[in-house]
Amino acid sequence: MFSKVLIANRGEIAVRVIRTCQRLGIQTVAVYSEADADSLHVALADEAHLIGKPRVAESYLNIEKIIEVAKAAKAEAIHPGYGLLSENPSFARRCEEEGIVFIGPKADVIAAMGSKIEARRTMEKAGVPIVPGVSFALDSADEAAKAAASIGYPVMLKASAGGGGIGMHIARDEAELRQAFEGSQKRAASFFGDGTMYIEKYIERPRHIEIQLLADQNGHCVYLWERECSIQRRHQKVVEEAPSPFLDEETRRKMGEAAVRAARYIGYANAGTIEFLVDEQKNFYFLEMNTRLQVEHPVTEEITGIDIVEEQLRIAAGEPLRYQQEDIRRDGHAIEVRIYAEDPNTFYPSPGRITAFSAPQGEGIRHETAVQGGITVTPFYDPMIAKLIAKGPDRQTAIERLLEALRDYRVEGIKTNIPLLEAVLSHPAFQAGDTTTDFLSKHWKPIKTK
Ligand code: MV4
Repeated sequence: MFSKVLIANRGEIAVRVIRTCQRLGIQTVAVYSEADADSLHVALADEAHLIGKPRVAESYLNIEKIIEVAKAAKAEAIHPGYGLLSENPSFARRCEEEGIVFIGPKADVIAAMGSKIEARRTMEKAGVPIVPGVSFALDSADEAAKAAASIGYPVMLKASAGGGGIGMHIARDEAELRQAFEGSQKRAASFFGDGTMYIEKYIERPRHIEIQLLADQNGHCVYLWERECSIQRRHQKVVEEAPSPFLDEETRRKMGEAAVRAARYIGYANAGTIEFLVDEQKNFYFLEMNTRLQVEHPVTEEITGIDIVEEQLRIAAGEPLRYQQEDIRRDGHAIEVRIYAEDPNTFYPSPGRITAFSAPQGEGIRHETAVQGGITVTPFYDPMIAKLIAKGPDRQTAIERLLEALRDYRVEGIKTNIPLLEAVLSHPAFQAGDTTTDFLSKHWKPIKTK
């Protein structure tokens, strides 16, 4: 195992990674921007290094600066957390070149999954179901129209360099497709520096269900069941849970086995996630692979009892996985909500100074945050200030515990989405497990807050 690890991140996830390192007796090195000098991750780490200005481009995304600090501090490995540099193949490659272990898969594996067309082709070869569609670049509206005619409308136009919803467009007929094509291509080109487009059959009212994987460097891979993440707004997840209220045991097993095939086929080593779209008939289709630790990993930890960060560290250090598939248990139900510093009606970020903050406690409650009273939420970073997770023996108990914790949650000085979270959890459709990707647009009516 490593004796010293640098955490190339901030906020709750930096704190989360530091805590597991501490438990395993690993020394920790934090990096921070000028805006984060008083942050919890800086206080908790064994050492902390200032790497630049508040804007991420001048600090947390500065690859050479972070490598320089890792070398000076003699860190053997870098944990990238999520977001920031976690799926940046150039960063993984620079670590490899400098003899620093990047706690994630190989750079070429990250790059392969970053191209959505290449990912589709790879998954097809691996025997993983993909959405009906094309797995090659469409160079013109004519080509797109020809492909759509064979797939059948409605179709979804997507950017190969996209993901997370950017550059997507639904077309219900040929006129709509032709109208959207060039604009989408130009937007993708300016946003990603790559205007490569492809199309898929549009799946109506899908669910987003993802499989958590652990794969070691010897090609041994297990799945840690699924997470249901359908409740999203503008491709930001809001509520996540495990298990999914929608899946039956057979579909669950088939999805898990397909995800394991995917990871083995690409020589994956790390924790990872295969995202699937699941339609109303429970057909599932590969959507994307996330080659990092995810925000919502705690719900899986809660039902399996496995510390996913610990497993990432062990895998990166070359240890074999300590589990066979039969060893992976599933116990109870866990739900996570993301607490954002934002206005619940306009969804605009609400930065400012937090004047009072107290975390709820109670049976089955887990709270992940870097916030302490007196800190300022700045506009430089993601507005997610905390994650609240409730576990119970069953879904109803988890919902009740989470609602109670949300009622006790106290944040003053800024606005948060807590009223929205309370409304979702107490909604009959949520309680019935009717969690599709259009949940919020269907059920959320902005409410009056002061
Ligand atoms: C789709 C789809 C329907 N059909 N693809 C959104 C994010 C990006 N990763 C893929 N997304 C979608 N792709 C086909 N062929 C619907 C979505 C989608 C969605 C997916 C998961 C969770 C929330 C969503 C919200 C809107 C659209």
